[in-house]
Amino acid sequence: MRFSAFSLLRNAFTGHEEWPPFWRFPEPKPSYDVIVIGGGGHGLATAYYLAKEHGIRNVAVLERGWLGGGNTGRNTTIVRSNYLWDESAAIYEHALQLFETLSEELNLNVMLSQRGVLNLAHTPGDVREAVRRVHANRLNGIDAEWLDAKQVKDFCPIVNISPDVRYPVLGATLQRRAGVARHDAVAWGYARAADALGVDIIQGCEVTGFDIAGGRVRGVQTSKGTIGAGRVGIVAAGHNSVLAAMAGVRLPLQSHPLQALVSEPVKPVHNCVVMSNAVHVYVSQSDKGELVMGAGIDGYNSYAQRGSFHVIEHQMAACLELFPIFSRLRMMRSWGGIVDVCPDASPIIGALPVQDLYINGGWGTGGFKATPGSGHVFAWTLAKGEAHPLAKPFALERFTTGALIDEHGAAAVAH
Ligand code: FAD
Ligand code: PYC
Repeated sequence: MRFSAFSLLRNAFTGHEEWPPFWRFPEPKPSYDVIVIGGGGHGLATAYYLAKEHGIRNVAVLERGWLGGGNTGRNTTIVRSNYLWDESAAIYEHALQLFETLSEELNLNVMLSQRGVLNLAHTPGDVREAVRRVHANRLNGIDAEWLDAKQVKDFCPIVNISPDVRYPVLGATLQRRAGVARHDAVAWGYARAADALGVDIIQGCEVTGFDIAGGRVRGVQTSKGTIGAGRVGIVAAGHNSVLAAMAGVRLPLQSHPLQALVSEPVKPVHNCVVMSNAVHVYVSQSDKGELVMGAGIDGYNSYAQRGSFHVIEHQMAACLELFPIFSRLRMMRSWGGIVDVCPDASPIIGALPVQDLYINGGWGTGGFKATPGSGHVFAWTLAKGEAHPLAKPFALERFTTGALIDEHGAAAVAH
């Protein structure tokens, strides 16, 4: 092959194949302004808002498996904002409001169905806690009602309010704007919209370490090689503590299996979402007709993406106590995800003690509903290098200051 001065010059700039290998400039290392670790809904939403609201498009999302294959694709899709404390109410309500316009925003129907969520109360203690939460929600401008047992039956005719059961239904909170949304559509909607704005989304790319120099993160080591970065956000639910440990940071998170299952499909029979923290089940009906039911967390720690059968047995017993009408339904499939749970059942959002390294995790059993709000405030935090006002109370420092935000009650899933 012959090279003219012109072709050598042209090839030097274009990296064209004709350039002789010994003359070729070294391959530039890929480098991004921001790398987001984890291609679940939260990571993809973060990348989307970075590009859309902050004009930061030189962004990569690194996902070790496939998009939405973690908890985003495994949850029971319940969305609501009826949390107790002001800090939580603010961030979850921000998320719910973003959910209300998300289909238009992403030009993809995320099938938000605001059919109402009932949180049942079974004991006088439950009732006091629930009524307190209704008042707290209203003070924060969040729609919330208290229903007595008869009103629960009117709203959800198939629920059993007989006084003769183990834990009789004494009443329930109702958030009418709450409901369900389609989880895979949320992940794919954000992925498609981020991609259209220039974000690189790299699947099958596992982060295995960090390049840290002078106390500052410079990039990540991955199964596809080293990638440089100005800033890195860890958004890897269930595995956040593993990733933070690679950077020498210990997080107060524990990873647990959380399981769910669906029945065979039936005609529309269940018109809302019912959650019971006391008997440990939550039930809705999908658009395909399956009854979607989730459990409390498995008590032991695991990364195995599956749980124990006895937890499902317990969950089915709870379901039949509340809904005897389902007694002859068959289970179609069950699955588990790995959720990372903070001691106060609230997330950790913000800077880690390595410069330019940030975390958005610990959403535990309840992060699907937070997806748009979480991505929105985390993008702001990454773009500006300071915590978004809604994220500020959720900083890691709360575990040293003691300003915990205990949402075990409103999490509404047994821990
Ligand atoms: P994920 O979707 O898990 O994304 C994290 C990604 O990080 C994964 O795809 C993973 O592969 C990737 N990753 C991990 N390690 C690495 C690495 N080293 N390198 C690169 N990538 C990595 N919440 C609700 O609000 N409502 C519900 O009804 C609800 N029900 C639930 C039911 C079940 C059974 C489960 C398991 C969870 C439920 N949740 C619910 C919780 C909710 O699913 C999660 O909080 C939320 O989906 C977390 O989203 P994410 O994007 O942070 O995580
Ligand atoms: O947070 O609403 C929730 C939830 C429902 C099922 C699991 N988490």
